[in-house]
Amino acid sequence: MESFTKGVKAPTEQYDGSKLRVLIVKTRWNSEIVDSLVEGAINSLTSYKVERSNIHIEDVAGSYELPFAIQTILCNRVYNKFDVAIAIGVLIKGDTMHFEYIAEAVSHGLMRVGLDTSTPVVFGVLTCLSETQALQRAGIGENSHNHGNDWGQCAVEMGMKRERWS
Ligand code: DLZ
Repeated sequence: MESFTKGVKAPTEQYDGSKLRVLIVKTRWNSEIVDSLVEGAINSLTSYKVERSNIHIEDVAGSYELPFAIQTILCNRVYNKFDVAIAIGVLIKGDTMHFEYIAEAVSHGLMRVGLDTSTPVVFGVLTCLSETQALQRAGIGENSHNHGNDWGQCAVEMGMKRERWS
């Protein structure tokens, strides 16, 4: 193969997300980058006709808090039922082992929340080796790509498929 397109191919179906209710939980750590990712996710969700009023956003301090927050909100009777959740955070490797411990705990935690609640949880946590990598993946600067767009698309697909498969 001479070349290939890196990344996710667009879904083959035309999804109408107008009935979907989406929970986004984002971190305040690395907030400038996180907010750009959230904006990318919202733009993508609304391009699939998800109503802005059906996108509920909460925030937590750091990525480590994401699994607990999402599980608690999804299981809370006060909140209306969500079809899908997106966890958005940015981990940037530093000089200590924090990055490794948090990245592993969060990825396992989010997977467990999705399986335990039968609600798809989109893994919108960047695990970057540098700030430059994080900026490039959040659509900030030249030759960048906002991964939030992909997460919004993934959320619509999984929310719709969950309904179909249940
Ligand atoms: C402590 C910490 C560190 C060092 N780095 C990050 C990071 O790059 N991104 C992030 O989202 N959170 C970080 N945190 C905070 C932890 O996720 C968590 O909020 C605290 O350890 C409190 O539980």
